[in-house]
Amino acid sequence: MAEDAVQPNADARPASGLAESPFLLACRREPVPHTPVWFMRQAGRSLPEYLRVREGVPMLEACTRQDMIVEITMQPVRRYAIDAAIFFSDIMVPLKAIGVDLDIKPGIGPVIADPIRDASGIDAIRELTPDDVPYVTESVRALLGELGSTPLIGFAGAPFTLASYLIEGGPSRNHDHTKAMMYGAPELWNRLMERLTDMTIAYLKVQVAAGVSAIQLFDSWVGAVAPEDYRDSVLPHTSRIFREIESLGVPRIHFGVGTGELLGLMGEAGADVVGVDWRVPLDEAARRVPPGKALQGNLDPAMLFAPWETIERRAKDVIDRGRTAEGHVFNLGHGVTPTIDPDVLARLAEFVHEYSAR
Ligand code: 1CP
Repeated sequence: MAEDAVQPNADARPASGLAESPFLLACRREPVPHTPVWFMRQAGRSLPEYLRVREGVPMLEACTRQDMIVEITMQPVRRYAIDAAIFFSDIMVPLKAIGVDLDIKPGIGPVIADPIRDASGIDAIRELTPDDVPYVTESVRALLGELGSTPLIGFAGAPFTLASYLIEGGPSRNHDHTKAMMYGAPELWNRLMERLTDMTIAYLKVQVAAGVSAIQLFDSWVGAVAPEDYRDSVLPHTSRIFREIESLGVPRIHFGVGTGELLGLMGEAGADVVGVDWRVPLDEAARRVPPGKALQGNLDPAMLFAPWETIERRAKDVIDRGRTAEGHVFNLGHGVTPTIDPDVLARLAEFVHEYSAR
């Protein structure tokens, strides 16, 4: 399956150029010609060309249409001197694909029709097969030809963050219902987490079989959990994901927001690269993760609203501190926000290359 899936594009892709891309070298903690850079949420509402193609097309529909996925994934690659593309999709797409009744509402985010609070809801989470997401396989293959030696990052939501949307029914500040299940009904919690873990492993395997060069697991909201609870209730599941995809041979990135106190444990979970938000300087993050990890991050996205001189000074600081890590992929500390000026991002990507090549 894996070989068959990758073959059709093998000729279109200069495999050696790809393997030597600065992004993949940095993920593998090998020497780089310059610090590689990409931006979480680099596609999306900050780009006028995105708003144009998305006009009248609901988010979840866009995520199932190859023409849209390919075009939107390529938009930031055309604009910015970035070292990787990220597949245009959303963390909720695999859940929708296995039949969970959900929508992504403009200005809100994911909304679940019947939030999961008991065993019957959990049983609806079934394992995913490649046939559930043909548009993912086809779009990844189409993108490989367009991207040439630029790596494509596949991604999935981590079980905790997916569980939070499913249990709360939508975005949440405190994750009260989620924690109520985690603390109060551990058997139910573990069953849900196990099912989400199985689904996520299957979904990441589909993307790697189709040809993505790296994967990122987004545990965006896991920073809400204390370290002891992370160790007991989250880590076993996340570790299983990284363990079960290790043999696929692509770098694995693990990212969450507000995870300063969890960085060591997130490193233990088994990713090759640990994503760091803007709250912990990278040299400190390098001390918190176990040896053998590269880091990704971590300029505050809000910094992009400051005057250029400030941005430049802070970007230099991120790069300098990043040099203390075994490998460094420059990124923001979280996603690009919708009102950020794309020209500032363009200038930042060039600056990262220029300054780090010295
Ligand atoms: O109509 C629209 O344009 C909807 C806005 C939007 C977009 C552009 C959503 C709804 N998702 C996306 C795309 C998306 N989602 C990407 C794009 C890839 C790229 O960088 O180019 C990615 C990686 C995601 C993943 C995602 N979705 C995460 C993890 C990343 C993160 O930012 O932490 C999360 C938490 C979601 C849920 C989600 N989907 C959409 C929104 C607005 C949200 C967040 C809602 C909340 O605050 O809880």
